[in-house]
Amino acid sequence: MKRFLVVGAVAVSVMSMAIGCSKSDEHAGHKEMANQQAASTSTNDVTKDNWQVPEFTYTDQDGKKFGSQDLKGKVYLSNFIFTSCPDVCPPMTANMRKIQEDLKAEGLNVEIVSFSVDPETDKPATLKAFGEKHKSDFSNWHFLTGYALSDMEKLARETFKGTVEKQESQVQGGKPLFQHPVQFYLVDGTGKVRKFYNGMNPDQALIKKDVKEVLGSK
Ligand SMILES: [Cu+2]
Repeated sequence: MKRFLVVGAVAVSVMSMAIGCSKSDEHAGHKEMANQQAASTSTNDVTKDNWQVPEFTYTDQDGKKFGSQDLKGKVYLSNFIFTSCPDVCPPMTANMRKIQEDLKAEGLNVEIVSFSVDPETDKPATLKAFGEKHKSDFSNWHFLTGYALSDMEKLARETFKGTVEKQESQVQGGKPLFQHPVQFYLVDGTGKVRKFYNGMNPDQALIKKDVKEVLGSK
């Protein structure tokens, strides 16, 4: 269930390999993924490429409305998850949790936004339980649902140049599997994506450095 997606961005050619959360092959665990590879510069900086997060209003893990208005002027890290993901999302969420702790310890004011790619299964209570399991601090971490799958497909494709897609196979218990990006995206106060990182193996020091830079420049 591995797929390669080659995207030509304006300035750089970013090859991003999104993977499906799937246990179906010979390897039971999550699969290694190459996060990104810029053709000439090997940078994860997409500041010049205008990856703009559109205006949105969705629903958070408490069933409250949450959207781009709440993020105006704020720097945030974003990713895609689904709670029945058998392999990638649990470790990726644990990594995000470590980053949340680290940034908090440094007094850096950063929000975290996790978009569910399975809005049908992931109701607010489901997301809340998932966050609790991973010891997410909900004071600045927002797990979102309350939209159609097609909205996430579009958001992934148009803003983050990645793929969200329902797979043919299912996880145990009959829930659907989804392919989704495994990056952490750093978004600035204007809703523009500045950098991205491999969510399975994020460079915490680099993220901290970049966050300070983006917070400083707004
Ligand atoms: Cu996943």
